[in-house]
Amino acid sequence: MNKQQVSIIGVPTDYGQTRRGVDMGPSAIRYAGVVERLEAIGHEVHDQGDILVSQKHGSKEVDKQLLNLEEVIDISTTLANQVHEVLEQKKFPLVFGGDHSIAIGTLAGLGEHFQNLGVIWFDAHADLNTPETTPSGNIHGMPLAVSIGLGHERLVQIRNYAPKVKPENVIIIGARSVDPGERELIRQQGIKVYTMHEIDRLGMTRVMEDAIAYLQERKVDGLHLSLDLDGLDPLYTPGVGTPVPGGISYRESHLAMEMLQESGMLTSAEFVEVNPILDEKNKTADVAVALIGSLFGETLV
Ligand code: 5AB
Ligand code: MN
Ligand code: MN
Ligand code: MN
Repeated sequence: MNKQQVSIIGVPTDYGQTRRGVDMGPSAIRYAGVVERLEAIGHEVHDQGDILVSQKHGSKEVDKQLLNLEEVIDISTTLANQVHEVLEQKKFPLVFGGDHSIAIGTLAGLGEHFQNLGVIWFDAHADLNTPETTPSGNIHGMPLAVSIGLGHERLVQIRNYAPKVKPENVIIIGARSVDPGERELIRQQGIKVYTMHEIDRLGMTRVMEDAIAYLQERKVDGLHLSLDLDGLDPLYTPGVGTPVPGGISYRESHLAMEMLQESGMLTSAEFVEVNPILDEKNKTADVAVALIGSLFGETLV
């Protein structure tokens, strides 16, 4: 097992959606023992703590298609700078949300370091809405669109470049709730998607083998995992704001993490949408930490 220097960044924000409590995600994941788990594998862990997020809600002008836009821009910019810095130090950025809007910042911090970054988006949703197509105005439904260069200009241009990732280098795994506008974008932009249908039909082994082979053929020089805990079935991860039944199982998700570890391609990761208020005894954070164990090379014997 290759020992790594892992830098943890917590992003305690709930500004990307309207269910309070997801800002406690980083605490819940730490409480579930993530640092100890990584150290037990032999990694060197630097917990940088949480970035500062003001908890002042409802003070700014309201754009119904882009709720809490100013707050999301601020947080994304701070996070992007910090992720950028971690890569400069040749460490592995491991980011904890907060809601999935934080991926805007994470990817903005990654993109400049790679010529041809790959992204695996593990999620029940496609997160490809734009201010024109969003049914909710919640920015956590938009981060993948923003990262391929579509959406509000100030989000798209964080750290002054776009796109952060090429659409053809993105693979969505676990999708089962996709809005009409998102479908259109998937087709138009050539984004690769393994829905629950493909996972049922091919099995997770084939799905991950195909996904990894596809990214290797595309010669990606870095790989980011953006893992939304709602990608799993809510049986295993009930503590999420937008649960969708019929999801990825506990074992399938572990297998996916183990295969990513074996690929040796991973250069960063984020775990998002853990909401301890909606959870059952920190079950969802426990699953997040168990998945992190597999992703970082934990073995059973
Ligand atoms: B999540 C929905 N597509 O845009 C929207 O949890 C849900 O980060 C978005 O994947 C879910 O509001 C965002 C209906
Ligand atoms: Mn809050
Ligand atoms: Mn989701
Ligand atoms: Mn998501």
